[in-house]
Amino acid sequence: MSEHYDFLFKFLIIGSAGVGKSCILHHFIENKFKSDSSHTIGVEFGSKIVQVRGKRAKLQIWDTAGQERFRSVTRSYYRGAAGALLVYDITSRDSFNALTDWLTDARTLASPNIVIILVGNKKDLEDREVTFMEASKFAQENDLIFLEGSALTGEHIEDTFLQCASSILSKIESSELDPDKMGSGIQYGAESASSRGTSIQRRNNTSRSDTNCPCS
Ligand SMILES: Nc1nc2c(ncn2[C@@H]2O[C@H](COP(=O)(O)OP(=O)(O)OP(=O)(O)O)[C@@H](O)[C@H]2O)c(=O)[nH]1
Ligand SMILES: [Mg+2]
Repeated sequence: MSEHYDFLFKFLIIGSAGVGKSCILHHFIENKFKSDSSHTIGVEFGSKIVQVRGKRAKLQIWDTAGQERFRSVTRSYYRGAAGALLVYDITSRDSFNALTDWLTDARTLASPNIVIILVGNKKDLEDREVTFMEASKFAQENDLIFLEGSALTGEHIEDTFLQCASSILSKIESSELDPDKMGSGIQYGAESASSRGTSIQRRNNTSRSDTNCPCS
């Protein structure tokens, strides 16, 4: 697949420790289950180009540690995120109860227009503690897209990223989101930028470090 893309979106994966964030990222990138996953130290990073709504979007994904002791480090990565996967484990009531805190952090520290998708992971397991209905209600009340899936079987893993990217793109198309705005978490790809003239070029020159820096 060529490296050309129309847009670059900064994504976060957040949620309590052990809910399966790293396994979700791994399945999305490698298309297989990460059988030896251990707690993330700080943050991990992955990227992938996807095709959505006729455009190529490069997703630059920051997988954050859920453990409390890394909270101050991970929070510094929130700024300027365009999208987030907010993950809980359907077999852990505690991980569901913690969602409100994660959501507050995301809305406060990332872009105010961040598109958040709620992911109930480990759908393959039988010992469920959180019903689909209650999570669905929580999602509705908090204006979130909602999916249940499994990083083990791969069910709905790609869909979560695609739905989030698609929602961001539709907001760009309807002018609800402005990629030129600082901190939007969105950049144009090189070809899109050159075809849009000098204003985009200028923005790219001033925000080159966005690609690697948590301070974007
Ligand atoms: N059955 C099942 N187990 C899963 C699934 N996803 C992850 N796991 C297991 O859950 C455990 C934690 O997964 P991780 O991806 O490391 O969790 P995390 O959210 O990244 O945890 P932190 O990095 O500490 O925040 C591992 O033992 C995984 O094998 C899933 O969909 N189904
Ligand atoms: Mg992890």
